[in-house]
Amino acid sequence: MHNLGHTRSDRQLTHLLQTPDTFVPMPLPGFDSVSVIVHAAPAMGAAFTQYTAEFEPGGSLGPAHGQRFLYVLDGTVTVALGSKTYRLAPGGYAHLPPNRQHTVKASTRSRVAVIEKPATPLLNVASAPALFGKEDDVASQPLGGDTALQVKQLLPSIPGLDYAVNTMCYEPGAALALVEIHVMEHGLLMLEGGGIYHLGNCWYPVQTGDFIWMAPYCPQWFGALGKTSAKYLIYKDWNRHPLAER
Ligand code: UGY
Ligand code: MN
Repeated sequence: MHNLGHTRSDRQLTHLLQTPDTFVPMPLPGFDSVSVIVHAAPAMGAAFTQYTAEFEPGGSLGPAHGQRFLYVLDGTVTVALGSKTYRLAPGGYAHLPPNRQHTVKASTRSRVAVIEKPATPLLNVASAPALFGKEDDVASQPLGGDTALQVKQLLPSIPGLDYAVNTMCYEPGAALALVEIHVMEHGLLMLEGGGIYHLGNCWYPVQTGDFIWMAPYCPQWFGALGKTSAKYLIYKDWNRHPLAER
């Protein structure tokens, strides 16, 4: 069924809303039995890349460009790193440092959110080691004291890491307390529910499966609508001086 040329997707200078009806998968060199939907990339102004990797059973990722973050959406993947193998089920995640050889392989049909970013190292600060976790094991914090809006910080805020990935869970009717405008950029994947996203001068209905890129300084606000919670996975560059060389 086509929609007579209609889509909720929209691309502006300061943001992108990419809805699943506009996703076009592509192969990447070195990736085996995995198709990739690229969401954010330098080609549209982002300083990072975010894609959804759709694995056939037995499929594996190719090499990363820079450090790599994985968050399992569906299925199961194993990450082999040195002599160890880690199994990641839905909600499982990993940070893999730059130039750290690894393999990521799916045992079943799986979907994984992948973020890759060239690292901005700090002089005399060791870069973070590989990190593995499960979202369920992370304690949530109310944002600005609002218990209806819970944030889970998946990665530690340490000098050796130059990015953050969080989940944010809004009870129905919960909303950001302010229109944020900040230097950090965002990659956002809607994991559950939906609501209204205010980006720049535009207002968008958004729902599970949508991707949003927000450029630095893009005005942003979200309010959750519906009878179930809304939840998203959100990336931002983090903990680096704005004049730090990338
Ligand atoms: O971390 C953030 O900047 C987050 N509060 N932004 C957002 O949800 N759009
Ligand atoms: Mn923000």
